[in-house]
Amino acid sequence: METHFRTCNLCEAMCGLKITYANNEIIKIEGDQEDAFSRGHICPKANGLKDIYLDPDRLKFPIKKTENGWERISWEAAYEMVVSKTKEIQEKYGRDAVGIYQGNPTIHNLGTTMFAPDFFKLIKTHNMFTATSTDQLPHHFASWLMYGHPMLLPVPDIDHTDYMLIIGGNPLASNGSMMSVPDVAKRLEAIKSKSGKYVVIDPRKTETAKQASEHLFIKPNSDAYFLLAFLKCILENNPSKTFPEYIEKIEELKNSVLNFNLEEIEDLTGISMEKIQILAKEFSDAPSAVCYGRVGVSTQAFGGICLWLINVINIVSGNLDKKGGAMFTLPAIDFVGPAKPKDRFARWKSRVSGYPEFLGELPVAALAEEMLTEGQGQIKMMFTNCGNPVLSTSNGIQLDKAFESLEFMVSFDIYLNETTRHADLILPPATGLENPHYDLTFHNLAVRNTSKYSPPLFEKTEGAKYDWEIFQDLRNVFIGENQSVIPPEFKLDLGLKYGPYKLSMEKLKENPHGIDLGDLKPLLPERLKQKINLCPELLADDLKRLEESKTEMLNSSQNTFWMIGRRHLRDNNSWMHNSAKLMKGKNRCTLLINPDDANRLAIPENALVTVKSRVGEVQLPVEISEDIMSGVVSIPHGYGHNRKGTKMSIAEKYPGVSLNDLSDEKVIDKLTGNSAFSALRVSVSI
Ligand SMILES: Nc1nc2c(c(=O)[nH]1)N[C@H]1C(S)=C(S)[C@@H](COP(=O)(O)OP(=O)(O)OC[C@H]3O[C@@H](n4cnc5c(=O)[nH]c(N)nc54)[C@H](O)[C@@H]3O)O[C@H]1N2
Ligand SMILES: Nc1nc2c(c(=O)[nH]1)N[C@H]1C(S)=C(S)[C@@H](COP(=O)(O)OP(=O)(O)OC[C@H]3O[C@@H](n4cnc5c(=O)[nH]c(N)nc54)[C@H](O)[C@@H]3O)O[C@H]1N2
Ligand code: SF4
Ligand SMILES: [Mo]
Repeated sequence: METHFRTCNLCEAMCGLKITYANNEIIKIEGDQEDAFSRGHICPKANGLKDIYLDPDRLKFPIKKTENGWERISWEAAYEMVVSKTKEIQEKYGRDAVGIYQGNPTIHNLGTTMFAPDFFKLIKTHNMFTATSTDQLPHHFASWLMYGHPMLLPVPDIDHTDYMLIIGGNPLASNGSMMSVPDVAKRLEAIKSKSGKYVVIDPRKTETAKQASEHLFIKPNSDAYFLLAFLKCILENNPSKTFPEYIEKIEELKNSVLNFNLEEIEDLTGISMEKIQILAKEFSDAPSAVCYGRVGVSTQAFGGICLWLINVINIVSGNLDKKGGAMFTLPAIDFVGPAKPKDRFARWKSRVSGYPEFLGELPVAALAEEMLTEGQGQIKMMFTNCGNPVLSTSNGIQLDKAFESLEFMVSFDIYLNETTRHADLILPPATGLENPHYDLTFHNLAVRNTSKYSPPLFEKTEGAKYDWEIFQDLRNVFIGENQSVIPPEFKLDLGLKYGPYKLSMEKLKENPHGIDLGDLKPLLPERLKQKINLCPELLADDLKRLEESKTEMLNSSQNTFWMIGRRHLRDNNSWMHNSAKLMKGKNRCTLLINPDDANRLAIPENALVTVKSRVGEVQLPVEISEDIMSGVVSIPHGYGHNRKGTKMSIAEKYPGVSLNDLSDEKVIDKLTGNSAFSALRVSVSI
């Protein structure tokens, strides 16, 4: 028997795994107690790596759609077809006629993160979309405006904080996000046991909320009002606080925030001003404190404002760049580096709705209409890479139609699923245990500075290709050259050697449990790209829209509900439902509803109900629970495996329904373009 150490790349927590195996067979996957970062923690999904490796449904060679079904073709023929179709369509209709969508595992796969951009940038399209605009785009937006770089994202110093306010995140199910933190339950518990406190603000009493010192229900989509009120209290608690010279625009901030009328705060949010004052006092008085917001606050109609205010709260309470507060990382391979602040917003707009570009991409809410609306610049061909937008982005049914209308579609994916079934060609890379790994992205967002390289455990199947080979091969075919293909380790070594700790591949290979680079340390002002702007105009101007939306928030119809999502520890967005181990247990795809609402509508437990929105309807069983706020219902996203023509034999046995057949592509944060899933209104009937 042999032992292999690696980092799990399935979510952001970067857990160290200890895999015991003999020949090609995995005997055990457990937490690596000696891992420099994760201290032995793992979650049930780690075992899913074995299922993915062995999954007979997983694709290993290129397949092409023909009249007689899918047929295997050679890599060379696949490359030739990709390149000739791209060129043909761009020559005929212009370069924007080819669109690209990249999903979440793009950044969890080293080879794709490193080499996919080299190919995609040759396509020179303005129609670039990613899962970022269903997720964390407002985080980057606020950081870009306030600190001068979209990747300067402060992380909670969870291991040293005395007070943590969690708003719109459920790390006990998600294992943390924009905060890589294995073992989060123990770390949160440790805050309480040193007489600190952690408070959760969420429309659902989540797994995290149940362990918290305190949980408060909040009406979905109202967090911007709550955060404004909270910030007002913090400013009033410390009226004459002074700030270092690298922090600017405090007076402008005070003018904007203190003049915002919050008389109706309790009706707007469900939380009283008195309660907010108490929380803000605790936060101000704590030796160290941090406010952390995640998907629940970034995917709403004022996601941009929410993320701005969260940063401001940490700054004006004196907790930015402070032990136990919100701190910047210094990763061994530094994304931020010497880059200068630059224009990254609204350099072009989407053709149909005029949504602004940010960081080189357009809001994915515009994807379907860009395919379906005729005219110059219409998308006629799509690439999807590591993404399942049919289940993961708003109005999946419209997206099904849009993909079907294309002249050609290519997917880089390991499954024939709800999205890739529309492709003409699927190119599957080796994945998981077959790949080397280094977390280029999540070391930037980790609660501790560490560095670790994982070699591949198993050989890829004979004739299969790595993602880094596929993208470099395609680049060569596209430009008609024959440059030799380099492995990711080569670039990694350079990145490490030029990085702040002067590491190398050699050093990482000598340390299979990773290298500990220490606690997060104060890095300001050197790490900043500009003086901290407490009151960026784009965000302050958006307060007018927030003011105007009060009427709608206060007058929403009694007959409709707010719809929110939820995550379960054993799910991973839409794509790990083909693991038998992870699908065991009771049906997770249910509609959560409060007992008062269920009684009012005479809905009994387990009843099949119909949920409708402007764009669609679904039917699913009900789960009645005090854990969900009255007036709010919840469905987990990532289900809906009942579409025809997929090849995911286990997922198909647990189809559920897709939350995103209800999500409305018109419901977005109008400032940043991010999808506003939590601003969705639905009706429920039996
Ligand atoms: N209503 C609602 N919708 C949401 C969310 C929500 O909270 N509510 N959350 C949003 C968020 S945060 C995100 S990040 C998005 C995710 O959106 P997506 O990234 O589009 O969706 P995933 O389900 O993660 O799909 C991942 C795809 O990558 C493929 N894949 C897995 N591993 C590999 C690999 O190694 N190589 C390749 N080439 N492909 C691979 C899978 O087969 C799958 O097709 O969903 C969003 N959608
Ligand atoms: N097990 C598992 N882990 C995952 C994933 C997964 O699908 N499954 N996905 C991964 C991905 S891609 C991401 S981005 C992260 C996300 O990580 P998290 O953000 O921690 O994930 P969620 O569980 O969606 O937490 C969002 C919380 O916001 C709440 N919420 C919804 N609407 C509102 C609102 O209007 N206001 C407030 N205050 N709260 C609201 C929800 O009830 C929920 O508890 O998780 C990652 N990890
Ligand atoms: S918490 Fe995330 S990184 Fe850790 S084992 Fe689970 S899926 Fe893997
Ligand atoms: Mo995400």
